Amino acid sequence: MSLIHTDIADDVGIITLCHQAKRNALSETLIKEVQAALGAFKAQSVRVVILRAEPGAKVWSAGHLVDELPESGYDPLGWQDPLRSVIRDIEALPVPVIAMVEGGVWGGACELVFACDMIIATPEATFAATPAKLGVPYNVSGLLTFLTAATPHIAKELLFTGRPMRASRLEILGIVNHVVPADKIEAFCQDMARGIVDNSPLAISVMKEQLRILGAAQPLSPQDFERIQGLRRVVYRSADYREGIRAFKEKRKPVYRGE
Ligand code: YXS
Repeated sequence: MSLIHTDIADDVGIITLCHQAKRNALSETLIKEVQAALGAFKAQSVRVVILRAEPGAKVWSAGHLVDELPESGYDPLGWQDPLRSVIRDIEALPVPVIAMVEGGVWGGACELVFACDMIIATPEATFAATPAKLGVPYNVSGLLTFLTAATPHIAKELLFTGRPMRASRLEILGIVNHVVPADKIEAFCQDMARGIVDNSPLAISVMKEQLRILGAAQPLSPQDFERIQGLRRVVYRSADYREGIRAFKEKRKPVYRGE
């Protein structure tokens, strides 16, 4: 059974996450289906992609499937991690991806939405970045996604508190493009997509890639990179990291000791 639904209409590709049983958790299986859909859309020269959950979803996505996070000792968000891979695919796709958000967005799904080119959300949508709640040392390119979408203060509030932030606040902060009532959001996104479809796909694809390169242009010396990797290794080899994952699986509040 597929965990997503796809559709193409008038040069617009639509991917609907429909694994509500696991709250659209970003499992390797679900992510590979999304990646296959993106590849098919590219092959069929769609001009815009809309990434959404089912109408009325209470949870857009619960984030990384915790069961697929390593228990300890390994980087939970290394280059090969499916979430990292699909975010690179979205950033590299030569057409705009619109995130149409209803419901709660959790953990790495926040980054997935922020990596999209535009975000349209309902007033009820919320965004909760949870690495600190689980003891996960988010990775460098992932943190850059947050820093590209938000100011450092807002990125830190999201990441350090792990508390849900409402779409209306993110709209004021310029992170969410538009907040639109649930009964109007589908038509709104389709209208925005049509506005893009009518423009030059070549100009748009080249501007999207230029903006990606410019946004990622961060001076980072090899020494700084190695220091970052060493710092992250301390975290994902810590007792706190093991405790975060174990507490989630045991459905209890974690007790962190800073070691
Ligand atoms: O018990 P069953 O088998 O029915 O499964 C339950 C949940 O265990 C499962 N589920 C998940 N399984 C693995 N990974 C997840 N992230 C995940 N989220 C949910 O889905 C079934 C229904 O969940 P339930 O009963 O809790 O649904 P609910 O409607 O009462 O609550 C919905 C949520 C989203 C508020 C709740 O499921 C929740 O708090 N989920 C975890 C959200 C979260 O902390 N995500 C971060 C994952 S780690 C990640 O994304 C990055 C590594 S990081 O942390 O660094 O950002």
